[in-house]
Amino acid sequence: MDPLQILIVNGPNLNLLGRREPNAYGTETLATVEARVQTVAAELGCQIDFRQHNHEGVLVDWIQEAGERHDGVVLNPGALTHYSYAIRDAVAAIAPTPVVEVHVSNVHAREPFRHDSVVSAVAAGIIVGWGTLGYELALRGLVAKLSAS
Ligand code: CA2
Repeated sequence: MDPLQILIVNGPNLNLLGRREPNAYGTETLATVEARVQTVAAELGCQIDFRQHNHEGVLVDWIQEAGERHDGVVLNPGALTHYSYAIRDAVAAIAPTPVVEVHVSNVHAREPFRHDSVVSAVAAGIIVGWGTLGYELALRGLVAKLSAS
């Protein structure tokens, strides 16, 4: 069987991970997160494509592309989580390709505007507040779900 193809998408400002606001987001850079998730992917026998972009439209293009080329998506939409109907529509449009929404911080313990996600209702699952470990947890969950189906 061909290895599962998983797209991992990071939205605006996540390129700053580990460089600013360590109290909210920890000290690990996105490059370190990618390296760690690559190790987990090798263990699970799947292939990951790990990306970050600051522009909403590029993220929409990537999510649409995942509907054609990938088996599942791990998505941290950054602040777009809270208001982007374009991201939500893209996630809904690629059903039944599962999308797991990840947030490094516990958004529910932060400012009220972070408590709402317009994406969660169309996500296959949500992982919030586990720091950068959340990416690994999402990947493991996605692979377990896809392997069972
Ligand atoms: O907790 C998360 O993963 C977030 O998606 C991160 C977003 C934030 O807008 C969401 O409410 C929750 C922000 C990413 C910004 O990342 C930075 C990292 C370091 C320094 C500054 C921003």
